[in-house]
Amino acid sequence: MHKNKLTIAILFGVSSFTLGCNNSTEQNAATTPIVEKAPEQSTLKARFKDHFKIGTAISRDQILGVLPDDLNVAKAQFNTFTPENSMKWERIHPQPDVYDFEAPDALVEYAQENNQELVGHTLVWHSQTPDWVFEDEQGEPLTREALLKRMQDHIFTVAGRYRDRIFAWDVVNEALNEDGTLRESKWSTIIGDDFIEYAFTYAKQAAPNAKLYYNDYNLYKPEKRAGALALIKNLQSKGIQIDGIGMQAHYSLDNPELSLMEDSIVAYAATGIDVMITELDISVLPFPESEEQGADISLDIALQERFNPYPDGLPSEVNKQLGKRYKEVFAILKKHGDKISRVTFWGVSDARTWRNDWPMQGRTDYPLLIDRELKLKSFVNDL
Ligand code: 9MR
Repeated sequence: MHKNKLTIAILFGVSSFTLGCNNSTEQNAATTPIVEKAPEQSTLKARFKDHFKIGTAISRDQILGVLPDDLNVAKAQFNTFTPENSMKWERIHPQPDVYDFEAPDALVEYAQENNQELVGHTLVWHSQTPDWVFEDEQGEPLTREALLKRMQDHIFTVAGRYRDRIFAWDVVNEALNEDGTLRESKWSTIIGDDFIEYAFTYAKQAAPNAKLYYNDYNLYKPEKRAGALALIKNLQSKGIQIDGIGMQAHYSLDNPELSLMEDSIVAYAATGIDVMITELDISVLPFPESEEQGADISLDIALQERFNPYPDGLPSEVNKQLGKRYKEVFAILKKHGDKISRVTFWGVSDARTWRNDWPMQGRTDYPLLIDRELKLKSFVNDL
């Protein structure tokens, strides 16, 4: 049981604390104890401290001081950070001889000074990786050996730079198709399916003390789960270190069926590695039926008003549904707290979440636990 749940203040007969009890029987029962949540439960990291670490993605603007209020809230509420974009290949290594460490260095320093465990995101991904990575100076595709060398140089430079200062790395991101087969990408076609083995091997060499993770979306799906399990077991059978799997968890009010999420948590944990929820958010907006939910960022549908129903505020009925959904998700996560080491939200507040712009740009979504005024939503008390 959550120890914090026991930390309660019991107040007797103080009428101001009966606010919200509209039932007259309750109001008249002067001797009924009114239970108030203790202050130490008021941050997310304190609320879940007996279950798992609680994290957020941090943007370049947040870390470089453009959004100081966001950063202060993030520092107060969370105990682990993931860079939302600034360590992706196209950002940290935009050209062959150009690395941009400004935001990553600032993040690493801030995390160290403020006791935030840092998860690097991400070393090898089919997306957000410039074309030059896969080509020679003439623009011709690299050979397997040349691309492996390029991957190794990148991992050694980036993961090596923060060797003992980054707790863990999302080594490979989104290498699977929805049916569990390996995604066709420039990594897989030029190197071969074993590019994943090389990525983990290089990461281990570059940062021997870091935890090494595989990260993907829709990992609740049974077919994709089978693919992820095969990927984990393949690495394990070859003696290649993999410490954890990140289930991104970009969900909505009605997707996915949560029993599938639970089955996946149990199945991944059975391989002996950590399970993490790495990019949690729950969209309240309608999703175009013709499209696959998940996080395929190549999806970009023209904005239509009917898909943006709450531009001026979330009706309390929908907020209630969101609270209920979060409660169901967290009930499962807490039940499996022995298997789950971290739950990270993909963004600090509703004001700046990628969900406002995916799969359509310019919508107003409410997917996180912190609202646009940087306040915790009231339903957090029920999680
Ligand atoms: O939130 C990120 C958004 O700002 C970027 O434009 C996008 C492309 O780099 O990536 C988003 O983060 C993705 C993450 O890195 C991997 N899983 C899916 C996330 C949402 O698209």
